[in-house]
Amino acid sequence: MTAAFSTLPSHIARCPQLQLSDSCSLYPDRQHAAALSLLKVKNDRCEAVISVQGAQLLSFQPAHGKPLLWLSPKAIFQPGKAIRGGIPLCLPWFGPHADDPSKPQHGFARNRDWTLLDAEAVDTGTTRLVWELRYPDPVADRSPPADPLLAGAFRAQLVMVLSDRIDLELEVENTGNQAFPLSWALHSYHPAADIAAAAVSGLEECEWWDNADRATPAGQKVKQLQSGAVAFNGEVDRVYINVPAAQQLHCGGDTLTIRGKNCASAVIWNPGAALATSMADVGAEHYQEFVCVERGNTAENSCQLAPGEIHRAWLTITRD
Ligand code: TA6
Repeated sequence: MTAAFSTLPSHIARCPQLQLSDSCSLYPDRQHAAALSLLKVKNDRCEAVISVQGAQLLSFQPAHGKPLLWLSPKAIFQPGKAIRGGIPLCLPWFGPHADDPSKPQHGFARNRDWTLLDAEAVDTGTTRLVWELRYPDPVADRSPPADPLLAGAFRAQLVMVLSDRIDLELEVENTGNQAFPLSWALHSYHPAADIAAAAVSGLEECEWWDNADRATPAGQKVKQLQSGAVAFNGEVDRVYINVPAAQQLHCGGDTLTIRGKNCASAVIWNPGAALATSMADVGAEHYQEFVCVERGNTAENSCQLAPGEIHRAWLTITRD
């Protein structure tokens, strides 16, 4: 992280709802390869924690309710490594890179430090934060390798409005002189009291394919039609395209609504016991605690972003 975050820039420090912290202090029970810079937000309607790496919301708790996000008890805080939980942003590609498997899964936006451009106490119960990531980065990408991460240039902006709900606005602008393919997802981890009792509605009749079926190569997967709500009994890793605006995660009497605009895809994920056992930052003991309901634009919903073009999308997460 940027040394810039050893203190907050003065225009941001003036926001009374923010406090600078770090991963070792806030999460002493997690694993740390290094202390990552974190921002704590506290207003009359919520408390939240955001990692500067990835501009990743790690936790969000309404003042009068249970958390909306899940952060793995085994999360690993390591520079350049995605943190397991909250809302990592997968960008500028979702999943494995289409042509080059050596490039990072889910792009690189979640692995890099973002710049906090602005922070504002909108009122006593609402905090607005504006984060920015530029690629290429003037420092990190000063000497680009022969095969850069992306043949193109962009500026991504993520606006967070935190009240008794989470409101996110993503903007990606092509700042270069060539078009590049853009796919992305807000890979939200939500708490589930018991995975076996969890269900996701709002995808009925939508087309999906099964990424848990690793025997069938990506290009050969046959699309299926969703019937009823999505249930979890084993690994679930499904990409849905052309989905309606809202999905609901139901679990043990609790309902979260995830509502997107210009987010035509949804990805529903839980690793199940076997895969979770092989994941150092989840483990067999924690996979039952969360469901990912991800929204974005991937596969057939991804796009080519032309020079100067801006892609915008919105996501709101509420408890009913
Ligand atoms: O969104 C589902 C998924 O793409 C799964 O295939 C699974 O691997 C998950 O994301 C987590 O990916 P990560 O790179 O964060 O380990």
